Amino acid sequence: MRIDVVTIFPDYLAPLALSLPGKARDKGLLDLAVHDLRGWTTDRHHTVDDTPYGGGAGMVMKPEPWGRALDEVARGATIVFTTPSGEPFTQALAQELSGHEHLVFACGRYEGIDQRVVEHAATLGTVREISLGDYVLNGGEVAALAITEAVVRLLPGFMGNAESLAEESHVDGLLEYPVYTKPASWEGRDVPDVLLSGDHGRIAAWRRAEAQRRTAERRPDLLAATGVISGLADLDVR
Ligand code: 6GU
Repeated sequence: MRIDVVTIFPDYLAPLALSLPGKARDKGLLDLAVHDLRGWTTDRHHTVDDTPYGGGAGMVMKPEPWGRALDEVARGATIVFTTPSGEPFTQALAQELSGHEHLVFACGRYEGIDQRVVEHAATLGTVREISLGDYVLNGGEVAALAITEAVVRLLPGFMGNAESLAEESHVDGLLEYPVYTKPASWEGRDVPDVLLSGDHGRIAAWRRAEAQRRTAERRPDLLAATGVISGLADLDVR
């Protein structure tokens, strides 16, 4: 997979060279480049924003630098605009994006990017406008980081242990069950007996029940979507 990130704060994306994405690069699964949008400005002050037509607070990112940047790096790509007005980012969307050959993240700052850039991008490749969730960040850089990390760890050959991918939160639509390790007793708190029983059938059943209990308590919206159970009332929740 190839990933290009276009931003006015390339240093913000430095963590991409480390940790999980860094591992993917070392394994040859990922080719990643971070670009400074100001490299596509032509004026002495490297201007990337201007006041909004129609008035209002804040500044809007100008179309010309974005147009030149995307013409150069985004032909044929899936172009992701990170914006709080986008579709919510989910594990399913991460799964989908992990199958794409070339992702380009266009990180907006200020009040957003001139809408004509999004229309232009759609002539170069496939556009997705994606939000991390219902809260406001100063810019799309953190979202690009988060999306990249969620996508790259799904690349075939990235995770040593495919089972840990299959069992984690959100993959089956449920939150993950609680986990324990040694010692069996710590500060007067014991690991649930069933996990020490060696009975794999009982352990699996316990984990399924705990995952459902947790999901009902914390994310009843997810349970409704799985169709397993309609909500808290159907569960024996403490
Ligand atoms: Cl993708 N960008 C910004 N600026 N704020 C956000 C977001 C993205 N997702 C949630 N809040």
